[in-house]
Amino acid sequence: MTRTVSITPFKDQKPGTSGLRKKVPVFQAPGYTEAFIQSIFDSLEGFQGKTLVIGGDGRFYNREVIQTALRMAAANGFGRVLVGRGGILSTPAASHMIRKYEAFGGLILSASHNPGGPTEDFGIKYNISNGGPAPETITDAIYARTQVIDRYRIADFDDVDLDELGTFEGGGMTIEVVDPVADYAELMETLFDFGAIRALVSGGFRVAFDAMHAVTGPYASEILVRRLGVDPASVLNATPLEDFGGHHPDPNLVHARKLYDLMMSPEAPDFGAASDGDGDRNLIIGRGVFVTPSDSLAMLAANAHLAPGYKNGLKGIARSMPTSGAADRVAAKLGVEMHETPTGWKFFGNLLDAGRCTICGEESAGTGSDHVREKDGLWAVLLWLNILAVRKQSVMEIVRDHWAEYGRTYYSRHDYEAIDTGQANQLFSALEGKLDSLAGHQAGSLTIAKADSFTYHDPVDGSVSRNQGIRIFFEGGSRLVFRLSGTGTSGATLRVYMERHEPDPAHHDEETQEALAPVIEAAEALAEIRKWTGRDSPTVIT
Ligand code: VG1
Ligand code: CO
Repeated sequence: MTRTVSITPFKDQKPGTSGLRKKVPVFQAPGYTEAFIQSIFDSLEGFQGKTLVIGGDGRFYNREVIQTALRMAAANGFGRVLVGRGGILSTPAASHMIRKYEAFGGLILSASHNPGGPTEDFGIKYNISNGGPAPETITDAIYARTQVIDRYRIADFDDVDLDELGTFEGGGMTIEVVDPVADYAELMETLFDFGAIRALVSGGFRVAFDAMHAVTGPYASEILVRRLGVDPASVLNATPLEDFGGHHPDPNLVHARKLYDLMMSPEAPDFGAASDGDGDRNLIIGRGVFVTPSDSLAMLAANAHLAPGYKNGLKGIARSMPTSGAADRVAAKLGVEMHETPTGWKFFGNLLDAGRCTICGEESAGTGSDHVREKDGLWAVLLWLNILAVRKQSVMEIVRDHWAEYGRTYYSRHDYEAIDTGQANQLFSALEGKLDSLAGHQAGSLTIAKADSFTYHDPVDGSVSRNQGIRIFFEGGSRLVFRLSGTGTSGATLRVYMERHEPDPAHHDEETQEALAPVIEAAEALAEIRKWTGRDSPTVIT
């Protein structure tokens, strides 16, 4: 039986950088989750009888929302839903599943790297038939719909047993509970030389992978341990937990500190990596060397041809605007297109679909390629391992060689989390107000060459996205970027991105924060962060 339930709109359902993210109690308010899911369905056309993929990162409330989504998909006329066993699908695996089974789209339930639990974060994101996050035209339509929605449709049937593989019927719709790992693992085998990686590992090369009690545990166990021979004891925190063990499943130098300390110690394995809540981010650390995500993108792009899936080279490279220019130098050398997009994976979809780029990346530990339409944590780990297996050098040697050839781009991001939204807006207005008059002026010891607010013109569909971050370019090539986060759930988060390119290998051994000191000083001089936020120092430095 299908019911139509009357509701009044919730005014705060605006999708951010990556779907709608709120605290769990917000999603638990009667009708809240249903209103958002119905608004998604109401914004789509032509899905009657088609397939929908549903999966999540396993966090608290995942199972409940999946049951609701199944009942609503049936009531709205989907013909079939593919759902990962246990309600689990990593974000890249969900993207692959949508593509492989030619689904109409997918619902990905995740708040990614944000903490989980009864009072922590939850999220819902819609992906389109190319496997990628819905573009802004669709997320804008969804938001508009949330403002006026007055009913949702739901079918009545018992909870589906998500822990048993098999095919069920519910509300006239077919529900298939599928293995969340198998298809993804098979895809990875088509891209990388598993034999070469296995030989590397059996030859004594040691790998440590931290799954952070998040979704990549089962993927790492199948791929790294079972198929590649990595010691199971080296896969840390491999069991997904609803609260990620009380930690932030964010693979950065703060939340993956233990792995970092291990990799810097005398007992360090050869290669350390971690992924985030939903498996789309990666952290790469060699023995004694942290590879910044911006550098990792550049190094993967420069070496991708060593892996079978990329042996014919790259069509182009894309990076988000705040990501460093290291990859641009690789694109220039390779003679391929380079694209600069706003933050968030949804902007890469058109470029990938149009064959304008093969590899994409973000400074926030996201790298991926045209094999799916999401960033992909384990993919980046496997590409690194494939490169290491072919080059037979250490991570440190590969990094050093890269810097010697292209120069080193010192890079850091300073986050000021959970600041007052009003103060954050004031800081931005003040900065925007003076953008046009900054050129030629000093900020600390640096001279400003150019300042603007980033606007993206999508070369494929011609759409324009404004106000995507403030950019300050300095004479000598350093750059500073200011943005407000679109994934946080409390107050505002100010992100300040700093970079400086250093061509001279004699200066490639500086400590990052020291190397960037003039840019950090300029950030305070320009934005008066202390004055506006009352904070003396960032919450997180990556
Ligand atoms: C952050 C990152 C961005 C990333 C987004 C989603 O967004 O900066 O690069 O695409 O998270 O990643 P924001 O708006 O908070 O800066 V994930 O792994 O949270 O899906
Ligand atoms: Co993520």
